[in-house]
Amino acid sequence: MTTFAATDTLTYKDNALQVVVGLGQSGLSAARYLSEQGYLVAVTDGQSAPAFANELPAAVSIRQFGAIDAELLQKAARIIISPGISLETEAVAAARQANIPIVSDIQLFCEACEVPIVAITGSNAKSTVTTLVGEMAADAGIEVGVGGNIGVPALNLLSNSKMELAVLELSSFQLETVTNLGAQVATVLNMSPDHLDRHGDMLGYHQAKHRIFQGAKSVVINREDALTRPLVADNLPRISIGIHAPNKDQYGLVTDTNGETYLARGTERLLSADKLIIKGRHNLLNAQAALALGELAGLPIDSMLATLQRFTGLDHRCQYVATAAGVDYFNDSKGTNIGSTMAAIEGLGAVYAPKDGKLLLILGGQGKAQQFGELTPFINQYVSQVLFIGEDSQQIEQHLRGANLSDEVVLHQCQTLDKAFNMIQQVTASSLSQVQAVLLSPACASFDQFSGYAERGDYFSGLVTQLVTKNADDDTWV
Ligand code: UMA
Ligand code: ADP
Repeated sequence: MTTFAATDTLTYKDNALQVVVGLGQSGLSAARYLSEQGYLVAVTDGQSAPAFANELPAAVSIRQFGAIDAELLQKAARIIISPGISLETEAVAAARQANIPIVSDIQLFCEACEVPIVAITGSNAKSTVTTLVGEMAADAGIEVGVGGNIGVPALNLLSNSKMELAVLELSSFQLETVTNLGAQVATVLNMSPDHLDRHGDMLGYHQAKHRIFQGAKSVVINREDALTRPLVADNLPRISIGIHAPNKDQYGLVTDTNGETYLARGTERLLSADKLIIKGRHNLLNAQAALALGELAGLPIDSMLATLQRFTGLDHRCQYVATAAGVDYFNDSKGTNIGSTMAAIEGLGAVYAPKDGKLLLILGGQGKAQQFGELTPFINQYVSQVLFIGEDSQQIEQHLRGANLSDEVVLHQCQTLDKAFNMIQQVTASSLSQVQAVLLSPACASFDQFSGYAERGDYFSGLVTQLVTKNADDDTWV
């Protein structure tokens, strides 16, 4: 039986116990926020000593750690669930059964937020587009808060009383418990399989993502991806983006007779693609998405275009690391699903193919129930060697082999990045090697071997640096 440390519950707001489930970043922000609002707050977490326990306000005296406390959840007036915790978790499912409301920190945020919200989700490009819109707003002199799945809990933004605009990156986990977000503008940037282990199938994943449109005042859609279109509220102002020439009032790409490609709005050419530092077709879509979201949020076009020309991209997203022994190394550790890995193979493959170069691809980790066979057309076209790492590597190899993988693609099971680098040296030392670039784009989560994509990407970059140093030392001895 859970014991309540607080005895004077009648002095708390509404006498309504708020139970925060999960004490990570979002749980801590929710506990602090609700406590400041005067609620009686309890926290429970599966770990016996969650890292943020010492940062909880003293007023949050009900703390049940070591397991998610089912009895505590049954006493809640409202449960605030952390995005990393599945609604199917036994104690949580029982509370749902008992009709106890379950919301995310994002629900608390949108109920309290008094400024317009730009809400961004999608399988890929969320962080890139969120950062771009944030920088566009800041460049226009607007006091902007950028948060959500990008790493700053949304509720933390409320502490800035001068905030004029909130730009939120939202995950399917955060959205599945959000109702009536009411964004000024909302978008699903793209849809490809991800997190199917949590959502069951594409339908469940799609339903969670599309909750972002509830109460939206305007929307941005991707013409190339029907799954990004809202199924309801067809009458909302909307702007579309796409890789083809745009119609009036839409964004798209136009290519002139010299082969130069421009970002365009209707018939107006806005900016040559060559002026962008971020490269690849997917980034041209991302730039359009940021422009369309910014337009519907009322940002001025001139400062948006200026921002686009300055933006160097985010770490771990197709990031050039170094060249060792004539081979270029790219860190795309944030490529954690097949959609992002397809974009990386296609984007870089198109750079090396005209020089008769092929990619060496490092793939693997936790597979999240994806069908990796969908990667084979891209691998067949641009990749000569695939190195597998991580816990689902055998399964991924089977998927590729079962999906018409070309005989010319050589596969290696390496288990770890260290072993992969031994193999890379053997492969690239061969005079027959066509490999001109090594791409870490695992299409998988990293948690089997690393604390997250950033640690995996840093580890990869560290191995590249060692290789560069080793090659330099070898050259000195020649
Ligand atoms: N926990 C349990 N039981 C479980 C799972 C977790 O008790 O079954 C506890 C853990 O012990 C831990 C806490 O829950 O103490 C962690 O909660 P959390 O996993 O929700 O993580 P937060 O620290 O709150 O971070 C979350 C997002 N994490 C996830 O969705 C997994 C962060 O996105 C987000 O930046 C942060 O809120 C602020 O909004 C990260 C992420 O990986 C970057 N997102 C996924 C992605 O981008 O693919 C969706
Ligand atoms: P998210 O926050 O949705 O994970 P990021 O901007 O962090 O998005 O990028 C994640 C991965 O997706 C990176 O590997 C990046 O290169 C790739 N990516 C970026 N934009 C796109 C896009 N429009 N389509 C597919 N993949 C993309």
